[in-house]
Amino acid sequence: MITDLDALNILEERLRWLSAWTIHHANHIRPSPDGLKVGGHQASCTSMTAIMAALYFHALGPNDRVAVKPHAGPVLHAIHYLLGTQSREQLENFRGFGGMQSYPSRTKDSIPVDFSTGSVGLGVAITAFASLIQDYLSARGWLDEADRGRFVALVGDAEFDEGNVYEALIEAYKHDIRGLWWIVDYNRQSLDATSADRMFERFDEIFKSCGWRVIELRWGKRLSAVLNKHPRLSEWLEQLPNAELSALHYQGGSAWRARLETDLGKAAAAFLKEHDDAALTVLFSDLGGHCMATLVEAFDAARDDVPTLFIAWTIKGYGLPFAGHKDNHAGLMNPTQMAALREAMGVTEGREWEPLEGVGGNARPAVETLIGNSRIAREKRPRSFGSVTVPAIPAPAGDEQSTQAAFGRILLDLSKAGGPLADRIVTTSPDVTVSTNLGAWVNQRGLFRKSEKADVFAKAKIASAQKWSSTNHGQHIELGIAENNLFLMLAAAGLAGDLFGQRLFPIGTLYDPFIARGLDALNYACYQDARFILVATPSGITLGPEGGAHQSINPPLIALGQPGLRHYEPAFADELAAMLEQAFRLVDDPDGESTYFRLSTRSVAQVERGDDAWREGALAGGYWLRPPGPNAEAAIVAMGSVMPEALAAWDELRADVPGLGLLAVTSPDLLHRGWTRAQAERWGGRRQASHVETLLSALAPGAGLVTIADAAPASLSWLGGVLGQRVAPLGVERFGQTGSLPDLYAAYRLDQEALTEGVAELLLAREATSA
Ligand SMILES: Cc1ncc(C[n+]2csc(CCOP(=O)(O)OP(=O)(O)O)c2C)c(N)n1
Ligand SMILES: [Mg+2]
Repeated sequence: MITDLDALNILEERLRWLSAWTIHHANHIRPSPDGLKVGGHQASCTSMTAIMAALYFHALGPNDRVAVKPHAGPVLHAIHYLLGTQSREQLENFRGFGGMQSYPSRTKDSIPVDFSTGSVGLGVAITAFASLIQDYLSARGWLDEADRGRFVALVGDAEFDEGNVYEALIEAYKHDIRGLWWIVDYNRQSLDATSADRMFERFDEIFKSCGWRVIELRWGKRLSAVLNKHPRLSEWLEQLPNAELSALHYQGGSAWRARLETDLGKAAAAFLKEHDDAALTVLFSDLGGHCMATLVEAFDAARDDVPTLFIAWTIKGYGLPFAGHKDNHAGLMNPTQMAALREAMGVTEGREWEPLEGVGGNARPAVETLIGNSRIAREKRPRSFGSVTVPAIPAPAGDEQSTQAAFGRILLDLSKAGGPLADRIVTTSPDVTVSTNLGAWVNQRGLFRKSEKADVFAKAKIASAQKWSSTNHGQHIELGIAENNLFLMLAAAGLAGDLFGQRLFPIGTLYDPFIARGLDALNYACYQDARFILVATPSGITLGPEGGAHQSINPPLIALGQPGLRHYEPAFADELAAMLEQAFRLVDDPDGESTYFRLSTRSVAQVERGDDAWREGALAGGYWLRPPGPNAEAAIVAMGSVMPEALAAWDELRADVPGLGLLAVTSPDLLHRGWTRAQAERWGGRRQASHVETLLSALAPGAGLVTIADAAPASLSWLGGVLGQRVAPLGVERFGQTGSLPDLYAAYRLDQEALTEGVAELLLAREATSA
């Protein structure tokens, strides 16, 4: 009689075999056209095969979402292979072009992947924010109770060195986030070494103090039974340092025996007599994370919504020849070792890819039933796009305004007007809600809290501009000052359409320089194609007296190199309104992307528009604010907050420089993308000039450009390469300091005088070359 536990054990063996074989095949069998190592992590996989078998074939339901430890990717694919939802071709093409990815990828893998992983720590933390978003949707009545699920992170123990895990833990506690299982594959090894013993004792305390239930799965059933009988042995094993435990696992039975004889002498004699070396190897490998009964029992006992940390003791490389070896992280079995494993697992040569190879006639029906009964989602969830109508967004009125103020105003107007878009916006900010101008929106729409919280100040009738009520219908999620959490929140909210079939329009605000603080999490959000709007303000040295540490210099360069994120840097409120409208559309469009707005606190005189012709260009990355005359010899090219200087210089110079143009750049990112795309298309035989080529070809051949931005000058200086025009680049290259704008602009050469000098220099150089 085959029990479910037996069948799960058989499935564990299948996962162990298939993950190891997939990696082996890619490294030793598939021809390598370039001689590069393919790689893969057989040890990290087998460390988790029992945990994952217990989860996917027993514990998980169809709505549960899992972030799988990156290096256990092949196990996830093997699970889908057994379920029939992954193809042999994909496994054979592991790490090949178009094949299954090295690490689970939402967008690139053919199987359903709930969260991409790869940068350790981020996959752990995003589960907390996804759970919060699930609560948010439930509170608004957009998610049925039956569609709710648990959020599971399968965590490598070394991932707990990443600080972002604790930032998320703190935020999760503040928001009372529940429905989480974080399951630690506690193999006590990282990439380089065995992990520090001292720290381990602390993890339970850290989690418990944040309201988590901590369940340690240390020994398996068989080993526990023996240890109960032999208290001295138990004591001895408990205090064995990580490195020694790993080394003994690697060395096996005879080493265990020798060590026990030395350490315990007579006290171990009876026990050792009962076990030969082979039995010792097997017995001491019976750790909690490899014992199916222990795992199943633990998962079954934690079905409420209390956030739970499982610390499952495992052996890295379990069942493989390098089990426990400290250097086994990227270790690959050689063909001889692989053949031995194949034999040991009852796999016939030539039948390595057979899903249930070696599973005997007796066991097979039980295993097949268990596979058939797995309740996990087998297909990729459809992505949800185009469900919300984005209305036209009018520019806020006002002759003088800053882009930051205009942003606050637009959100306020949207809120007052109401409608589906306004209802689907969710804003969030790491403690800079007020200073990024979201305050009025929050006054209107309130804070999101799972349980209502009275505004003590309002109740006491203490005057305040922020009247923020907290309800489970609020639309602003407050975060502590941890920018990583902001980006993980944007990633989770930006995946609401994919994870829950409910579109949200997440808007996150922060100060521009602090993007760098959360950069990997931002990249992580974009990598998963989460859709959101990032509003960074204030920016540049234009924030003036606020000074050096808050000034940003390189974010436009970051944006230039960040796929999946469009940079817009408007100078005027009407541009911002058009761009926000566009950004909302891009959130809800299958071919869209996320948008980064770099805004400023500088109030500037708005330009008068004769018509709407500027709009299309502004959305495409730039337009002629002052069109050049025929055969113009020079142009000023300006972006964002320094537009008043550019306009003043243009006014001053236009009499002396006939046809001088002023190009307003709204997105170096889009201009650059269009340029390279047009080039690629030309190689493909299609001839179409890009927007930037069209713009710049309005000038005389060889005309000069003076570029200016409150940012690294390289943000715009590349424009000279498009048509081979000479460039005088102005921008900020040194850390800034406090000061008034006139002082700072003069010191950093962002003023009218610098522009005038730049134009003069270019014209002189042009005369010299043509003479
Ligand atoms: C942010 C980041 N830094 C470094 C790495 C390289 N790296 C990959 S795995 C790993 C160690 C992982 O150890 P652990 O989490 O314990 O996993 P396991 O032992 O199960 O392989 C490191 C340093 C990475 N993937 N991400
Ligand atoms: Mg580890």
